[in-house]
Amino acid sequence: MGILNVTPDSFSDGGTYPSVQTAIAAGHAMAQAGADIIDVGGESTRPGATPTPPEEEIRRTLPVIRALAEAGLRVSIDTRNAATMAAALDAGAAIVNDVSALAHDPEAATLIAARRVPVILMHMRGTPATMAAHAHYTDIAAEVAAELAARMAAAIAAGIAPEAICLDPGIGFAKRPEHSIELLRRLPEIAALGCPLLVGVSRKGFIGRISGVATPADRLAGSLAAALFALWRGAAILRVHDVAETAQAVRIWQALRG
Ligand code: HH2
Repeated sequence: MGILNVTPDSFSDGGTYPSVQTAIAAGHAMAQAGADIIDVGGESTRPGATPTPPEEEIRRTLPVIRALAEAGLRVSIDTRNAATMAAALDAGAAIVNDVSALAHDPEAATLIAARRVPVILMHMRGTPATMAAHAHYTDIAAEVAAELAARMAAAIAAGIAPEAICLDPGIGFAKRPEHSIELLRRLPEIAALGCPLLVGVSRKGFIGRISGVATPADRLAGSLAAALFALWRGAAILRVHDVAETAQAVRIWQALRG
């Protein structure tokens, strides 16, 4: 999954695309480089970010989603808002990626059930603005698994098919670096919930903390190491900024694994 943030303020690639055309071109380049899914987002969820209204999110993302979907690419919409989900699905998006695991917007679960599309439920506590204060765990893997199981149950109760659900441990969301590391080690405990796992480690803060590399865009080597570790621990989908480099690393890893 290639990350395409059409935001002014994302932690790594905010403001990268000065126009709709450059964002569309970047989506095509990611697909050519090996991305099976292009994840389009119009709101930064970096720690401390302030919310973006759905109308603005729709304005930023819709032309990009429509163009990529019309060209035959598989697009996911990275949003917490049901209005944005509905507009994106109408424009051709095929997957919903919700960092709040459908907890933010009470309309979201019924919308996804009605549209019968796959959904990614990511673990977080609080909101991007408040999550740092919620990073307290006594047994991170058990607590994240239990909280994701509750979100899964809520989704299924709203009519979403179990086989339409993908789970995500939410690396860096309400997690300190040591939490992210332990959660990646114990990914099989999240996989035991029975859904495919998506993992997003690309350029994240724990890589900067360990490596001492302050600039997110300079964290490619650490991101590749973490991505391959996540695959080894059971990730099915990697959400990444650097698609060509990750695809090459994954191909070699798969060949060696046999
Ligand atoms: N991470 C980010 C955003 N969305 N979605 C899922 N499912 N998993 C993740 O780990 C995840 C996500 C944060 O990264 P990014 O999109 O690069 O930055 P920002 O939120 O600042 O736009």
